Parts: sequence; C-alpha cells; structure tokens
Amino acid sequence: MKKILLIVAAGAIGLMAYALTNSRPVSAWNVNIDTNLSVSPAVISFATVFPGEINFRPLNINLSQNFIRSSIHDDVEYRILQKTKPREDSASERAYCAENPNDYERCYPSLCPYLSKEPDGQPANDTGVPAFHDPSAPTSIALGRLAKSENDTDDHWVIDLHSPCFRGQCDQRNEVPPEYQLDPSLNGELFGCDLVVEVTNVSYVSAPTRTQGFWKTRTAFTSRIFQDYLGGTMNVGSGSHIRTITNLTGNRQSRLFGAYYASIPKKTNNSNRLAIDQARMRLLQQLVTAKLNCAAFGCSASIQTLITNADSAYATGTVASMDALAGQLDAYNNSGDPIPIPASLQPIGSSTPSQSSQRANKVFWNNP
Ligand SMILES: [Ca+2]
Ligand SMILES: [Ca+2]
Repeated sequence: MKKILLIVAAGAIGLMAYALTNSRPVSAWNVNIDTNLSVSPAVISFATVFPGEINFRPLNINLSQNFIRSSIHDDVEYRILQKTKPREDSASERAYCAENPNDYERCYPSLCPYLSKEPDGQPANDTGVPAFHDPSAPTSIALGRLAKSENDTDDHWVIDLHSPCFRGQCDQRNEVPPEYQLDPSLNGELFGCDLVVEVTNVSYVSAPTRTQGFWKTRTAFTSRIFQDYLGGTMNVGSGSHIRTITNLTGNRQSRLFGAYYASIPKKTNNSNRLAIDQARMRLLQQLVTAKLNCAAFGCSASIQTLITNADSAYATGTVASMDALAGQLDAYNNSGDPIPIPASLQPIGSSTPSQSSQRANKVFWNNP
C-alpha cells in the first residue's frame, strides 16, 4: 500500500482542570478538526479535583463519515500532542505559550504531565502514555491508528488525570514522584493543557493510477518514470510477437510517445490498418499506460495477471479478446485517478502535449 507523507492541519482539544477548589467557569473555544477525523468532546473539564485523586474522561477519535463513505480511503494515523494552554486562545498566544510555558500571566500552569492516555486496545494498534511524564519528550506522544481494513473506525481513549499534590502536603503513600509535586503557591490555580490531534498519514484502499491522457501529455514525468522505474525499456506482446519500446530523445524518435500518438485506424502513409492491428493499437495504449501505472505506483497481483494476459492477447489474440482486455485495462487505469500521486514522485510538471507529439516515433508502429 502506498502512503503519502503529509502533515495535515490539526484540531485542538482543550483540557481543563481545577487543581484545587476553584469555581471559575471553563470557556470553550474554536475547534478545527482534520476532515478525516471527528473528535469529541471538544473540551474536557475535570472541574474541581483534589490532590491525589484520579479522574477519568473519555476522548473519542473516530474516522469521519466522509472518510468512512469514501471508497478510496482506508486508514489514518494520528498522534496526540500536548501543548501549553494559553489563557486567551489564539494562534499567536498558543505560539507564545509554546515558547514561554512558565508565564502564568498568559499561559495556564501545565496539566499535561498529569494526563495519561489509555487506548481502547480494540484492536491493539494504538500506543498510550502513562501519567507523570515530560510533556515535551517524544515518548509522551500517544500514537493512534484507525483503519477500515482492520475494522477499527473508533478509538475510545480514556484520559486519566492523576492529580498532583503540593510539595510538603503529599500523602506518605502518594505515588506522585517528587519532580511532579507542585509548588504550594499554585494552590487554587486553574490548570490547563491543549491536546492536539494531528494526522500524520492517510492511506488508500488502492494505489494511484493515471489515464493514458495523463501519461501521453506529461512528457518529462512520463520519461522520468520510464527511465527510473522501467530502466528505459518496456516490452509489449509475448512469444514471437514482441515489440520493444524505448524513449529516445529528439523529434520522431520515441516509440513510447509514438504508441500514444500513432493513429489507430491508419498507418503513417495514410493506408488503413487491418482490423486486427487497429485492435492491437487500442490495446497497446491501455497496456503501456497500465505498465507505467504499475511501475510508478505499484499494483496488485491480479492487475499483474491482467497485464500478462494482455501481452499474450497483443501477440496472438483476436479482435474481441484484445478489445475485452483493453476495456479491463482501461478500468484499472481509471481506478486510482482520484488518489494523489505520492510526494516521493513529485513534481509531475505541466502538460506538454506538443512536445510529446513531436517526439513520437509513429513510423515504428506501422507494424504493431
Ligand atoms: Ca485504533
Ligand atoms: Ca479502536
């Protein structure tokens, strides 16, 4: 399965708690959630808690309805980051508090080290974080995965607040490690933590594909894929009827672009092709396209079998069998068209049909 490497904009889940008796109201703020996920609730409040208490709150992270309905999407990987919470929620204040977490005029004292995140274990594809952790450490990032193929469309996290205690007032049996005991001057303060759910990867059910209209007109991209992934040569046909396709530069030199730009009904001398060669030309264009798609994006074993069958038909098939296989290849070549081309293959460049057409060696295909 191909994966795209893309960091998608994330949404913030606010977490608020009262470290001790304090009745100030909790304010909500705007929540922007990635379109692939839905997250609830938007705000988790622990209200009034007492030192040493452990409180549990649900945090549900689900695949969005659009994602579930989409026939091309399969899974989402995400992580739950923790950020110092600003007293006034805005992008600039969030940035300020990331740099100045101890400015309690503008940022809440951090609740983050006291929050554990426990995954639902259904299935076991998420990684939780225990309480009493350094919120900036990489090991303090909870990791989650949702996958339709694994029947996992909901992650029911439990956020536990292990309330800290104040230095000198901690219960003898209290489990709060000394470095996580609070300065008594913070007694009565409101604490906060922003949990940010960030999508790190989205994968698809099937691989991308592009149609012949794409490959024939992206002269530079097609040439690069042909060279890098096929070694600059592609055979079509089988047995004693094989045509070797190359992509020489210069005008009228490229058999590859010739396969796309040669006329299906006529040879270059304007005489009509035989019906069998017209079918062969129709099959040729879909077959070359399918081989480029498999080389660039990968393809399943069933598509590879389809291509092998098409090579046989190209050599010895009837008009009907060639047309049937051309239709199946066409369906495959269209199947992944909405799926983005992976970043690793970028850039695709612009469409340059006249350049492709100039390079096309059409004479070669007078004898397909
Ligand atoms: Ca999961
Ligand atoms: Ca789950």
